Amino acid sequence: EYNITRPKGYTVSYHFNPDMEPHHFGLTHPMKPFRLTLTKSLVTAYGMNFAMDNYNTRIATYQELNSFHTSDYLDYLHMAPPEEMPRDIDNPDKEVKFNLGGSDCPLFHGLYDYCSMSAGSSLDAARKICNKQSDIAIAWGGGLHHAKKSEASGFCYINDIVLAILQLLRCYPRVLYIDIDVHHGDGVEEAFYSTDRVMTCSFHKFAPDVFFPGTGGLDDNGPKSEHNPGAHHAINVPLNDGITDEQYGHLFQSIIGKINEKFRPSVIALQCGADSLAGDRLGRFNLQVQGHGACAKFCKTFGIPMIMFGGGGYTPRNVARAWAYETSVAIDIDEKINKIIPDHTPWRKHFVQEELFPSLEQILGDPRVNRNSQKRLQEIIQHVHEQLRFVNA
Ligand code: ZLM
Ligand code: CA
Ligand code: ZN
Repeated sequence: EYNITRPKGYTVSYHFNPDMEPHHFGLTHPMKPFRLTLTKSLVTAYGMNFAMDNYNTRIATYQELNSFHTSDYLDYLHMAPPEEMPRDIDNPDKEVKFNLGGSDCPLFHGLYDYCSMSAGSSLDAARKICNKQSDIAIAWGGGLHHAKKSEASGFCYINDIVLAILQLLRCYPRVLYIDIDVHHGDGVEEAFYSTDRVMTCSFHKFAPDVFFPGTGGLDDNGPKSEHNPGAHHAINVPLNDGITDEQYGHLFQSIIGKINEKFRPSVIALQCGADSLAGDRLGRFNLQVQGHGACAKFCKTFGIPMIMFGGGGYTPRNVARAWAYETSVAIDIDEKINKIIPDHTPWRKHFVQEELFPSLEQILGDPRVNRNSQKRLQEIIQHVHEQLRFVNA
């Protein structure tokens, strides 16, 4: 028995489009749009919807997508026949050029609608922040950070984050983009590489073994020319397998804390990719829901407006857990929720067979070996602090 009330002094909005769920990348493709519905169910099961403004979001228009993406790319995305249909013999090289089709970015039925819905959610979230009608706007259907202006990449076709940040730049002087997906946020970094109004900071798995997309080394800090305003405005935090909550939390607070001090962002765009959680099908880290959520909690302490996007996350039940927990952080009931969850497993008593209802430990699997030395993490912090010496907002 508990009451969920609206947070005092600020507004949280939740932007969701139920029509994203029926879209399919293919049965065995790791990206599962139903994780968004799973998240929403968990959020409403805990009554969190009563503490927020809930919006069923609209579809982004062609013109809106065109504010970042090129017309030739959008036109092809719009008309490309699904995989199972005969290929268009008049456009044999377009799919190669735009990286459409194939296993990472398949052409599935309703693809253009799915992309416009994801972008629509993120744009709605950005507009609510611009209008001051929301202080924390949540768009779990967005966060597709790899898409380029004329190219699909890594399960991403339309870069809803870039579109949302372009919207924020109309009303705020400086935007801080933070990316805790296990992959490098290359598309967003590239889009704002030459401006000092957006600082991007991605934490991701990087080398020594190959890991997608392969960019985002410690020395990638923006254009090398000091005459380019974007110099020193790209921050990258390359990590190795098995990083823990404790290490990640320390890195995050010392890096983001320093960025906040030097860059003085007016608004934060936080990509909350859940593939950085332990037990993710594609990820390599050992973060727990609490450690992942601690990043959102820390950002919230700056007291500036924030958009929270989704992103990766390939073990749907863990994605739903993380994003529901992060929703509870946004509305300030995370401590309450933590007390409720342990008591909310009544079915466990009734089912003796563990295989039917695995324990959390079984779900998460064995932790990965931690290959991040304290020494290396200290070097990373040192390097970032040196970069930030050049930044004065
Ligand atoms: N092969 N099926 C993260 C985007 C990661 C590129 C190596 C494809 C997969 C993966 C697709 C069913 C975000 C690469 C991989 C096999 C070339 C990636 C389809 C399994 C499957 O079983 C699969 C037939 C598929 C794709 C694994 N792809 C794992 N990793 C990466 C892209 C996106 O989380 O950051 C944001 C949403 N692609 O490594 C290959 C080089 C394609
Ligand atoms: Ca990242
Ligand atoms: Zn990812």
